[in-house]
Amino acid sequence: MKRKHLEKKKRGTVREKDWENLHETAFSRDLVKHRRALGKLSEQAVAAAQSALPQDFTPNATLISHAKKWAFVQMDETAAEGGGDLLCLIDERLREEEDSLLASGDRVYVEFEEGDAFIRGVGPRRTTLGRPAGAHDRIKRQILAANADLLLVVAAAANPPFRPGLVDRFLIAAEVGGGEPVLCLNKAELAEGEPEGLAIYRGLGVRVCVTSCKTGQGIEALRGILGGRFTVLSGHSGVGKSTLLNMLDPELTIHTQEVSTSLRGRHTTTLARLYELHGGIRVIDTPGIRTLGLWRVSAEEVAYYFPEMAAMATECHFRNCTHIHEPQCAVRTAVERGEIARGRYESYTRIRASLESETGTTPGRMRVQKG
Ligand SMILES: Nc1nc2c(ncn2[C@@H]2O[C@H](COP(=O)(O)OP(=O)(O)OP(=O)(O)O)[C@@H](O)[C@H]2O)c(=O)[nH]1
Ligand SMILES: [Mg+2]
Ligand SMILES: [Zn+2]
Repeated sequence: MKRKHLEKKKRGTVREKDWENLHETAFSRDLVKHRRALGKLSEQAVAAAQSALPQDFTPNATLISHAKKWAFVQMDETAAEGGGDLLCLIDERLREEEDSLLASGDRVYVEFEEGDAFIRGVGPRRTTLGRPAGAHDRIKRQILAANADLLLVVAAAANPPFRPGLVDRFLIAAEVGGGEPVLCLNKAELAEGEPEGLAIYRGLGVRVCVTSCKTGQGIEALRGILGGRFTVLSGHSGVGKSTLLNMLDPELTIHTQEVSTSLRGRHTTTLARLYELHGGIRVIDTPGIRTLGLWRVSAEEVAYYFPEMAAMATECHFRNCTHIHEPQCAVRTAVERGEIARGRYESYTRIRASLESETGTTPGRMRVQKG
């Protein structure tokens, strides 16, 4: 990609309508070049060259979306190549360690060389939405998104049915990775009244937003919550994450679709991507997930992440009470009395059991499928 092309591309906005087609052509051209360059380098040469990577850099761009070898970034307004989005190659000397090398929302350092743009550094992450990587991955933790201040957990009132288990896991993930969790219950018009779970989350101090993309309910409230903030949307597939973003900005045309039974497990959104909407709303749309494995949380620690239980646990007869089978357990007594929501307690026992049986990887982590 020569400078000429770069300048042309710079004029595009993040919201470029034909982005999907645009990156296909730009990418294939780049990939051929990249492969050629890689072929010439031995592993040793790569290792030697690694020390030549800039050690001291100030990030000058934000990562919009990426694949293995390439990434779309938004250059900072103040950067030399100021503003606009840009297709970059990821410098192959950058190696991933424990965590994913790159995630949407990352602050990156882009360098230009002979008209090509390269990502040569990744800034520290303020917050992360992460989970244990699959057993066969080289990395240990998969970062779904980086640097977001808000973690919008989207669930549906129906179709798919509201399952608080994932919400409970998100609350823990937010505690571990930073960022304020907010719960959005979408497709409100499909159910009569709210699921009783919502009151529990409000009681825990979690902000809750009830929306419908069919009736427009709650969309303005959601706009108010997201305005001026940087948010990552996550949740089960088909709950309406992408549809909500399309509702918030009529100029967006993110592909959405009903999850049909024959295609169970297919995601409509297949790649996390950052969008900038009117009203200072910055959001990362992510592919739906089936479950959220917990990173660096042991079975013994789970109760700590359920504040209503942690508060009671000091009253248990045994100091190391698991709140599952011990006599004189204050937590179970509180559940019997209705002082702790039974649903939350059940979630606690399920999460605990899954952590005890897990090998530290996300169970049944779905591979992103093409198409
Ligand atoms: N009835 C109803 N349907 C909705 C609502 N919001 C979204 N949908 C529909 O739900 C389906 C799935 O929406 P998407 O936006 O693709 O869901 P998603 O969460 O982005 O799914 P993935 O990208 O697979 O993670 C689409 O057919 C939408 O039209 C709503 O408020 N009410
Ligand atoms: Mg989607
Ligand atoms: Zn107990």
